[in-house]
Amino acid sequence: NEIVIIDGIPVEINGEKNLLQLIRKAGIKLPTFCYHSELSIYGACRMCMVENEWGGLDAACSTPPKGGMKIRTNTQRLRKYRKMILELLLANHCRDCTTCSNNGTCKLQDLAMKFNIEGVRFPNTKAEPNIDDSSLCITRDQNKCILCGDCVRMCNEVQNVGAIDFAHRGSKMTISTAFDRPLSSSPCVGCGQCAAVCPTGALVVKNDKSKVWEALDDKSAKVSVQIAPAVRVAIGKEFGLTGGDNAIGRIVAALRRMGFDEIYDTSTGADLTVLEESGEFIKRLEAGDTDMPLFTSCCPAWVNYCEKNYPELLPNVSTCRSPMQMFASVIKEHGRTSSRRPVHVAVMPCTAKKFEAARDEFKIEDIPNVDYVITTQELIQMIKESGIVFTDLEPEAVDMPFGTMTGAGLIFGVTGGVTEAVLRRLSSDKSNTSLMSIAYQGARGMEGVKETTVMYGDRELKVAIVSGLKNTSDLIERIKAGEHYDFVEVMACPGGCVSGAGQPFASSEEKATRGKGLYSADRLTNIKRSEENPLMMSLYNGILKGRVHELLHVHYAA
Ligand code: HC1
Ligand code: SF4
Repeated sequence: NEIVIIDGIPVEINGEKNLLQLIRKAGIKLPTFCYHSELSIYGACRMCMVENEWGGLDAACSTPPKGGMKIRTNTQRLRKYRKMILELLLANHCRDCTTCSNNGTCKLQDLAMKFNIEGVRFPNTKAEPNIDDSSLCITRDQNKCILCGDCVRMCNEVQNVGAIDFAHRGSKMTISTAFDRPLSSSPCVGCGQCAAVCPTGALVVKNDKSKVWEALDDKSAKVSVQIAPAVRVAIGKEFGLTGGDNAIGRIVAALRRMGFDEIYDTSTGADLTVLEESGEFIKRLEAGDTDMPLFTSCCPAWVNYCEKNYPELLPNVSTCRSPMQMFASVIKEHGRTSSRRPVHVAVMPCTAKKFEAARDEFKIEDIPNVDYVITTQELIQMIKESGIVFTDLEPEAVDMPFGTMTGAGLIFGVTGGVTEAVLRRLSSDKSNTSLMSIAYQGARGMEGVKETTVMYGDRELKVAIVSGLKNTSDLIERIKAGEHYDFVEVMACPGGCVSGAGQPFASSEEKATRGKGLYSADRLTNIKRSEENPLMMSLYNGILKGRVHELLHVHYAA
């Protein structure tokens, strides 16, 4: 293979698309703001400049490696250049680091520290915050934006939403919604993926922790909580545990110490969804319903995207509430028997769940079934705030009476999981061999588009599984052009909930590891089919009796 000499050391080219990948392979962490392996190359921040053998400067992210190249990554000139870029960025930046919600995770802060920036020689043009907190999901501070464009490319290329873009030119350049409207009046669907790639505090997840602390301190409130599948495989790494390992036991122990009265697992709600959704699917299929394919409805950013872009497809979206909302209906009903005011909190990997929880469809007498949604990131902060040493906790179990769940519910947190859970339910062969072969039917894997065919009786059903909204809209266009599908699973975040924007920052490999973590958690459960969850029977004969439609379903109207 061809070789590039990097800082005097030969490095073999092995399919790397740009010098930056090669340099990183050589173990050198070249700084970047605008390079993101999942997005297109923008080449604007200039932090990754390297010096070629003729003394010229090249941006490593946009230079393809060629055999015989000799480059240096760390010369006096490059160090000066990078410091200058950092100073210019800092001069254009609201620098309230100690009170910024990205304090400790900000790339600008990190690089300013690494490059030992001790002062900025230029006047600060954006010293004050400039906040748009109109969205229920994310908060924007224009004065913390460094114009790397990661959010724009995410929102446009990966999500096909186009809520934000570059506006104006030169020193007046900003990233803005159309006509600078608040984010809440833009096409934004709240997926939060822009915040997930933002290197600074310009786009951050909305913070609802203080409301939860307040409820926990309120003696008249009985506070219950549910934990989504994907949270357990993303939290541990923040506390030095292995990424992808199932930390549900420690999460439960931490929540109990914080004062939550009842702790449940959203996977139980997912079992309800499996039963309702497979029932609805078969009913529509057998009735020859024209509103087919059936689209899943558990992802609130997808529902929002459908409402804003394809309202004509709303009849195809399952009437099933998401697992979070189904479970919240049950938990709130149960809570009404208490003498204390029931308050329900959901810990989610997702920013759009904050929006879902606030929808009028899920309120009773103006009180939401889920009072507050906090993300994995917020839970991590709460654990740190309360001084709990996460790694010292002994794992504990969730509470009864709603404490039984199945592997089918657990795998909802990764793309393809909902489909696999539904297939487990629909399969007439309940043997272990059948269960294992369903795993090989094409629903697993982090690819953004997967297709499979499955037999139901003597019918061959066509199933599509998409994650990422660009993939979703491409599939919808194909369906509109006449391609036939019976069932479509949609998750707005690429890879499903494990990649939710409420999770700590992760590379694609780490997201895949989280997905694998959910499959191994599934392997460890002794009940793997939702219909075998013993709790289901008692719910249908109890709280849900005569109220299935009222408590578990919803009609999203155009
Ligand atoms: Fe998800 Fe779901 S899987 S949507 O990704 O259907 O957020 O984890 O809780 O509701 O169960 C999210 C995850 C989550 C719901 C379930
Ligand atoms: Fe675009 Fe999603 Fe960010 Fe909204 S939350 S601006 S849809 S990337």
